[in-house]
Amino acid sequence: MANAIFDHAAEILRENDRGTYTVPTHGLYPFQWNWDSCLTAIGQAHINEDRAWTEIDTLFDHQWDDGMVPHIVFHQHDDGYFPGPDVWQTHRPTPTSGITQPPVAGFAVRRIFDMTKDRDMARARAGALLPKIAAWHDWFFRSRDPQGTGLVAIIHPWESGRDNSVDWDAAFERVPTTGVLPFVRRDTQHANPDHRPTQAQYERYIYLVQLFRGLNWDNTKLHDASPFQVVDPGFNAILLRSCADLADLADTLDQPGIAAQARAHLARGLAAMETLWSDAQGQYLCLDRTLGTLIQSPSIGGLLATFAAIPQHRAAAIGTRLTILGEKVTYLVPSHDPDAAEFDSLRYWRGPVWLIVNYMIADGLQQAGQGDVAARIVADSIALIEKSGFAEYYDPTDGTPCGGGRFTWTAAMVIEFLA
Ligand code: 9YW
Repeated sequence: MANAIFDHAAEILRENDRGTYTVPTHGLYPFQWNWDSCLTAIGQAHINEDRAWTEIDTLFDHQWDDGMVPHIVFHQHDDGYFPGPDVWQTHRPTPTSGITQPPVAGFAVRRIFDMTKDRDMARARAGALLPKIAAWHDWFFRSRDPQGTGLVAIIHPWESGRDNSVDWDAAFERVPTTGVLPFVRRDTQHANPDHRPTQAQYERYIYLVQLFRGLNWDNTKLHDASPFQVVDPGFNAILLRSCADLADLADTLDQPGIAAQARAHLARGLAAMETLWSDAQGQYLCLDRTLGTLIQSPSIGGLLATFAAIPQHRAAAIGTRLTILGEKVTYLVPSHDPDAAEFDSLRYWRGPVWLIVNYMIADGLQQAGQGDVAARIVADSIALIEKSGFAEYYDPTDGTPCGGGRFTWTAAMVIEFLA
């Protein structure tokens, strides 16, 4: 059984491979997405090391001069996706979006470095990527933490990778929709509209794109100009884990300047994570930076914090919280607490299970000595594949497959689970 699943996953990676980058799925997402590519490369590394490195190289070929790595690279024309390059208007040689996504590249590169059997290739490819990843991290702390709090804010829900999470609802209410130009969504033509964000949310997504576009995508202005500034513990944990992995890799590859800078970011960030902890919820919460208050929304973002080296007692508390959640659903980890009024088992990031998040949470728990909960998460992930195939996401109560099918990063995570 495991062999058949592995082979099927490898087939999906091949099918969505466009030579130097991989699309998340045919039709719905016809371009290169940032964190999809980094996590996909981990799966590819089990099959073809050179191809795995190329996936990440291609992404970083489109890094902006200020250090940002965009969330989408529009390699080829395709009007099956909205918003396309004509909406973003970033004026890049190859069009890109103008915002970023969870910075998992540092983690991915370290993981692929450790796996690569051709050690000369590993050193050469990782060595070339290190300064680029370091520049991206520096960009984050400069542009998305201008007050030097140690944690970075997202300025658009799409940056989080968890587009329509309940976490953003209250802050998003303050984003107006005045002046939003008429548009036609394409996502609802590929996937069930009941599994996707609402029209009202899309109008706000586009309001922010138009606002930033009006500021010429100048990252010295965007953070302060954005009516939406949220500090997400999951996003920051990914950044901090990447800082830690980058530092270790920089030591190995004898790049002490990069190692020291990454460790400085890491130390300040880990200390600041404590300000996001909620005893009442038993997990980390998002901070609404505009108001200066924690957002009382028990989502997966606060559980993903285990991906960084948070204190042992915090990781243990998250383990407990996951065990309780595991009694409420058939498949861990629901992207929102099933007891919350906003929970929606089918709608994207408001309830469904995503295998990439399962992978990162399980990895973090394993590192923190919470092996039992990690094992349950991995077992549930494989059970979902056996029941419902390689979907974009799944209903945590009964495993219904949702969103796009034959999904690349789902397949990549399965390869990593089984290898
Ligand atoms: C969109 C590609 C992307 C992911 C995001 C996910 C979704 C795209 O798909 O966003 O147009 O809404 O939320 O995390 O990178 O798989």
